[in-house]
Amino acid sequence: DGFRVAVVGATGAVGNMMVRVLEERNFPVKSLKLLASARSAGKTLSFRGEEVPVQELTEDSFRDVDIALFSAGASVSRKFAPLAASQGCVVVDNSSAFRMDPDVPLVVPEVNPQALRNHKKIIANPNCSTIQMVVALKPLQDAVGIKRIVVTTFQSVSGTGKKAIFELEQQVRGWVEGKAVPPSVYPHPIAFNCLPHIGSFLENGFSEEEMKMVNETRKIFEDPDIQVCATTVRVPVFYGHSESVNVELKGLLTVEEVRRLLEKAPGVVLVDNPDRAEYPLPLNAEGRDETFVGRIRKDPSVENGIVMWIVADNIRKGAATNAVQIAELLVKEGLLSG
Ligand code: 2RA
Repeated sequence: DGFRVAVVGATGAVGNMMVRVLEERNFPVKSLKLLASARSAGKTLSFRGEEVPVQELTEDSFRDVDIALFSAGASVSRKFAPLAASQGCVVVDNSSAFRMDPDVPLVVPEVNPQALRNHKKIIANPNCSTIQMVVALKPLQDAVGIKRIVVTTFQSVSGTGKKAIFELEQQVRGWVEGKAVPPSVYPHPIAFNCLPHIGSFLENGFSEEEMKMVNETRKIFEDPDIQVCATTVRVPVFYGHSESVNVELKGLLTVEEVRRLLEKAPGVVLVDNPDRAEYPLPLNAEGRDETFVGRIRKDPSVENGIVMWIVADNIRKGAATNAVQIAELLVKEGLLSG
């Protein structure tokens, strides 16, 4: 039989991928409801060989839904997720709306599955750049504990959405044709550029995206003492976020010990043969659900320092697949009533 599933924001880059991943992973779907704004209503998405119509999201959309995956922005989640929960629907929300709410578990199944247990019907999917980092750092946190993380990200434009993917393409074409294409999604051209600006800037000089990595990491590891400093950068890549992560451990782990731990870590693939030019690449991570780690080396500038390069598909493991994996865990743990 299965579950009555809804995807909110079904026509967006992540929502679209949620539908694909539900099918790919054969999630037990009894019925699928696709919800989006009035503008998108009427479109169709294919699911298991059928064309499913996109319906307009309304306050009554969740009466016949057991679990809803949201990826339509924080304002839509703030308005409709509590409504869905009040109608008995469990919500896995990919937006930032509830991630830091103490009553809302913030979950990466390979990292903190236990956090799901006391959910109150709304569960938050972490930010894509946080997910791939905690998947890679989880074995080190468990082995010796983490004191401090310094991370710089190289985030693809798909993280912004479909319009940004189109903008990069148009600007590259414009460059080839010698025609300037003015920026509209970003404040500056993204083609052949790097923008150290993701989200708004806060009083402390960091961006919203940078503070998400600080706050979400502490919540997921349930460790408020971890020191995190992030610089998040938008780069002219279509899919896949890359991160240079420098971690100061509470105890000694040799590079070999780190490699052994990562080889065994759930959801991690080690790609670490620099002499053969083998290290994680966004082009290789695109379409995959694993988190790829390489360039592992000791940081001699600090005690117990390890540096690594982490890459993952931000639309899949960074959003859609992680959300479906949370849904699978809810089913497995009997935390979802059909
Ligand atoms: C981004 N992490 O990459 C944010 C939201 N997906 O833009």
